[in-house]
Amino acid sequence: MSISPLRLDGVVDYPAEFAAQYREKGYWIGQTHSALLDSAVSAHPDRPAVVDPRRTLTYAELSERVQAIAGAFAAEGLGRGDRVIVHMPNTVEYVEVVFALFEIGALPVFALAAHRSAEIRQFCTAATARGYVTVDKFGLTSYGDLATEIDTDFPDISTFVVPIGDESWATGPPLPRVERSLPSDVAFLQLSGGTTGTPKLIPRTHDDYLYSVRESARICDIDSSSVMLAVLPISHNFTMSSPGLLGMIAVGGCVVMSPDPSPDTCLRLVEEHAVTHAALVPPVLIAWLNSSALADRDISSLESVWVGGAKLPEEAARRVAPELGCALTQVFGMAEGLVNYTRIGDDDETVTTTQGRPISPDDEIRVVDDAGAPVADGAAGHLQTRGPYTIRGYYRAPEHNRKSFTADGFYATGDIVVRDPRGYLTVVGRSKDQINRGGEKIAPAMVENHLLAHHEIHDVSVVGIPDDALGERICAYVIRRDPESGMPTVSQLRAFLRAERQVAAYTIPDRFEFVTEFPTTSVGKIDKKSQGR
Ligand code: OOB
Repeated sequence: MSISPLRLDGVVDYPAEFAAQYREKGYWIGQTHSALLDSAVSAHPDRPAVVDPRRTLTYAELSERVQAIAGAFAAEGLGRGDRVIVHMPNTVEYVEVVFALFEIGALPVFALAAHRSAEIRQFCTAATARGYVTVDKFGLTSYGDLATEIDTDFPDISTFVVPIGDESWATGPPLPRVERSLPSDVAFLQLSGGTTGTPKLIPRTHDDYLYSVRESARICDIDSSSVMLAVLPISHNFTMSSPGLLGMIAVGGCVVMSPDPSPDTCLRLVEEHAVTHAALVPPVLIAWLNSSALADRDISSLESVWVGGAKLPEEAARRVAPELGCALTQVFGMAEGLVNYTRIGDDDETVTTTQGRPISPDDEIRVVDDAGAPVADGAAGHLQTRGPYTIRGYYRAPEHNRKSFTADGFYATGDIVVRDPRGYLTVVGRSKDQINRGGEKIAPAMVENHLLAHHEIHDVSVVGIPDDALGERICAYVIRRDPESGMPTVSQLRAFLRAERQVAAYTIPDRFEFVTEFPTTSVGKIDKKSQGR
């Protein structure tokens, strides 16, 4: 029996004429994520697919687990179109769960393991989730308590606490194989880095996402002998798809999950598993370059590192080949779509100083001035883009979409770039109100809202301040309700955010400055630019 396309309120579809064109040109080939895994299973059943410190699964074993877990989800009533928050660290179980959700036609919502109650509750609401999947415990972090909280406060959500390294939680009969999603359906909701007080969710279809995945795999020249170390959070778009976990599955390669990004752990895993590729943010790359572990480890298997998420300083880029003995690919991407890569064979200057060029010949790029008029190549301007794997709108966010998308459907990225005559882009700044803390994106408005909930705070302004190691750090300028009182203190504010507001640690300001007023611009708005210096 065939199924009809999934109708989800609040999704902005690609216009029919564009969709037709993307199919005609062979970009959208009509494949779902489940079909992607199936083809790897048929082609490479006995090759290792995913490895963590506890378990190794071949493609055939992964597929078997996916079916059993899909059965467990279906038995709880989850199915086609249901949104399910996936809140899991880098583990084999993550891959099993995500593909089991694809199998039943449910939509994973990709939370980061670092998120806490505040963020998870927001996603539950924004996505009207029907499920929440997390792990019992990972390292020093216990996740299970949050599941209890969600159970109590969201009666419509079924919660699952996966015991890491133990398969007994889902051992029922496999689900019969029938089609439960179509390639044109929204496959999942990814998180936006965000610029607003509420999170924005990004609906990506199987067709559009897998086009970017296959092309990323081709551009990065990976194959079934490739081994990727997943260093950054696996659910981030970069580790997931550029070319990432999904790119590795597309070619039958292997993903080794790193439990943490420290050079000691990572370089040991590179040696142990003969890792060929790793996706890194600049601060992690720099930590590897500066690590004493480098001298003790044989990392000669490394073919290249993919570096992106934040601007890579040229000095660090130039150290990669001589000090790691591998190639560098710069990756400038965004969960909303567009991904740029430097290419294998590009000259050193291009690889070390630009952030690459788009994946697709049909990625339309506009670089415009403040008034929206195109600027010449070589001049800085706002990057806007439209194409076969860039969304046309955020999920259920019509008002925000009017600001983030032009009338003709280009996404206004909020990045300031320079394009050269060959089409390579260099990121030179940002116009969006967002902090990029070593690749982790923080919406100042979100942090401000949490701090404003403190009864001793009169007003607050959160900005990014330059930092050598991370590119930027978070600084909160705080006006106390009673400036004479000396309250609240910095440690009280940190404790308030962590324990009472329960926000992710990476969003807690690195610095607090107590002031009695904010600098203002000529029109009376807070002058965040002058605060950020
Ligand atoms: C990746 O995705 P997001 O959604 O976390 O963040 C996107 C933003 C971009 O708009 C840009 O502001 C910044 O992150 N960014 C870079 C960059 N890569 C991303 N800024 C300068 N240089 C770079 N190489 O960060 C992402 C998604 C897929 C692949 C790679 C990164």
